[in-house]
Amino acid sequence: MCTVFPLGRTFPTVDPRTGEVIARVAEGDAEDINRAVAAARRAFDEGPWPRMTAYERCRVLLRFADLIEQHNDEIAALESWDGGKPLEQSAGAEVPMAARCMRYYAGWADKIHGMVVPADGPHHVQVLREPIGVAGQIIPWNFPLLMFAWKVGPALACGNAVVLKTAEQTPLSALYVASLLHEAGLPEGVLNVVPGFGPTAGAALCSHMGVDKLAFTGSTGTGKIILELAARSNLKPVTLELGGKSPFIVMDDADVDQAVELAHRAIFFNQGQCCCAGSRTFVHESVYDEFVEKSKARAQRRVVGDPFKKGVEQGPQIDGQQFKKILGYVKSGVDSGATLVTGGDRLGSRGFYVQPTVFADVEDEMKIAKEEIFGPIQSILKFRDVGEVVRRANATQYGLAAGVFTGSLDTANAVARALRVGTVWVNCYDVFDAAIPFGGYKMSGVGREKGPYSLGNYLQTKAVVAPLRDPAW
Ligand code: TXE
Repeated sequence: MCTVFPLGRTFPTVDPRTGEVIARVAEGDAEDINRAVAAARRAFDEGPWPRMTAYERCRVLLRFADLIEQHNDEIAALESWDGGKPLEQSAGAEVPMAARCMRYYAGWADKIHGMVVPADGPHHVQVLREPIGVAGQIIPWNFPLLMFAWKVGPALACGNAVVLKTAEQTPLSALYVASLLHEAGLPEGVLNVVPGFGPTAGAALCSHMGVDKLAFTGSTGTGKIILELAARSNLKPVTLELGGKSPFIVMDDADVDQAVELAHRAIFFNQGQCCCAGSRTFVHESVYDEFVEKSKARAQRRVVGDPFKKGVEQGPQIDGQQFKKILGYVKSGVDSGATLVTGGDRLGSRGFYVQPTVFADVEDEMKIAKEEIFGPIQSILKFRDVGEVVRRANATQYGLAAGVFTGSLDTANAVARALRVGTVWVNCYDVFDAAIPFGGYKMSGVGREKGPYSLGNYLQTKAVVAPLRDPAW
């Protein structure tokens, strides 16, 4: 079965619509991490999971994907209740994408294999791909279920055991689906979910000598701490998916109406709480004024409200801390001389709702153009030529994603190659598929997730060399 730790102390998880407590959840600490890692070690070192046929593992993961689909509505409701995202998005996108991701990696389980190498000399050389062991995984609160799938899918497909720490804001969906993995037939101890806080449970997981690999999604600052903890303990390899300040570039030959709509979605999707949010909207000077006017109108039309109501596009921010951080950035934008075109305040007096906000006349050196706001705040910058916008788009510590909007294939191809980012969306944005690699250049991360690229994170490579004797006949 999947072990859900621990017993004893609890912490509240809060409804971001109201600030009220939904439930109290078991709070894991270092001692619980020790117990979870011990269970995972036993499952990996002695249990059936890494030893069963790859096809059997594939079937468990396929059953899990089916169960996610069968429970789509309950999981979506938990995700929206705990995280504040519109139910239509949880039910129509996040949960189905998690099921799709599990199916994708189920398909890989029996297609992972080594090779025979034609080395010099009389040797038979095999290269084996083996599971890495116990994977420690730490996920954030902006897409709790999808991040669970991106992490757990490839780790289990490769035959590893997992200890996963959920974000303190959103423990519910992972706990729910862990029970579905149990129902799907995952052997005891293979998946261990520990709800808890970063500096206690999270840090203990990163420092643990019994953990063979770490995967993390979250802020760049915490990513640095995690890398350090891994280095100071047993040098476990680490993959990191961190923050961003992604440019969305609108060329002079773009269809302005389409570009406005896409740029709007690129920044406002998921309440602006996306690592790859298009948070710097660069617009060519020839269409700038029209673009700003239309972006203002679109932001004012955005439907903000209770995520459980039909037609709502934007729910509350995740918690009071993020809410304050976002409003602090709004003040910083105004103070530094950007033009507040619309929004800029909280919405209502209850919960963590923020007005869809648009800034124009944003300059590169302003804080709102440099730092990750993680909220519904669009910053529109003006540019004059392609070389200039590429230089400015790249002039950031981040390199996660970018959007290019143009009618010219030549421009799209040239700009896509020049941008130092892990994903370039051309005339589209936020297109995710389990088969497409995702990850960052520079301080947006280390390594890639999704597609076959994730598998390498969870495998060891072993060379087996034996003499090749002359045949006796
Ligand atoms: O992130 P943290 P927070 C960005 C975004 C946001 C900011 C802060 O800009 O405003 O980060 O959010 C665990 N050892 N992103 O504070 O701290 C923590 O418990 C081990 C971008 O929520 O990075 C949670 O499970 N683990 C991002 C996870 O790290 C630790 C998504 C993320 O929390 C830890 C979320 C420690 N010392 C925020 N400290 C993205 N890339 O999508 C914390 N954690």
